[in-house]
Amino acid sequence: MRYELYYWPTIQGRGEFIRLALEEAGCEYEDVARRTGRGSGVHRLMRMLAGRDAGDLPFAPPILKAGPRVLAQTANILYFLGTRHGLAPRQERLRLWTQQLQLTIGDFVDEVHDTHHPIASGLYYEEQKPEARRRTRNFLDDRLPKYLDYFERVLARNPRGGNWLAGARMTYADLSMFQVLVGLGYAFPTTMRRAGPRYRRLEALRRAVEARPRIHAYLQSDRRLPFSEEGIFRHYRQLEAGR
Ligand SMILES: N[C@@H](CCC(=O)N[C@@H](CS)C(=O)NCC(=O)O)C(=O)O
Repeated sequence: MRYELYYWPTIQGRGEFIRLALEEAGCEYEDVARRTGRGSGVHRLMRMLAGRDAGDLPFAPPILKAGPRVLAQTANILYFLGTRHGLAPRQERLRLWTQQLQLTIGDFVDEVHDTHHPIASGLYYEEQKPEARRRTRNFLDDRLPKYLDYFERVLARNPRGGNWLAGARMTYADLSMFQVLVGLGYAFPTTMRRAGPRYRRLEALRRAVEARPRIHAYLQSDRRLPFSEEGIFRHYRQLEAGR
């Protein structure tokens, strides 16, 4: 099956969680908006879906088209791909646990997004700078360590050991955790450098994912977009200033 991914063409954003899974699984896929130009692929799909009667109308990208099927919500798409392509445990209990972790990663990502957009996604960062500073301070002092401590503990408690969050093999949640760690290193370099020694297991996960041959090749390729101040993980010096 040749998948179609519909996501904004110039940013990693939430689409990157899907790209990483497609790449690791060695799937054939087309990153439609990147081929067709600025966002037009996404708009075209949304228009097409809005005009038909099927009950699968998505609210927002990333959107995955798998034959006649149209899926949205990052965690949902990953569950689908993971189950189909060996990136999710076979045992139901572990599969649900993996999805629970993915949903928590999604909450974490939302909070990262809100550091630069605390008031409204529809406003520019420049229109909410004082609130962004306040929000970021709270995020870095309180929420970031709470999430990282949690995932470090999950790794320590995985009875199957190794570098992975759930079970004995790598899952899509590990790929997403990798993306979050790399993104945080870009957005908040000082904080993450200082926090490093406290999160040895997370660092081992990051390295283990990075070393996967397909992920390694993807990261070197021009399919991997750079981080920027348009995506979820943004580096604004003023937000980390004074730390
Ligand atoms: N919970 C959804 C969030 C989707 C989302 O916020 N998509 C963004 C791009 S990353 C978007 O384009 N949103 C448009 C909107 O919310 O109006 C997911 O994880 O997929």
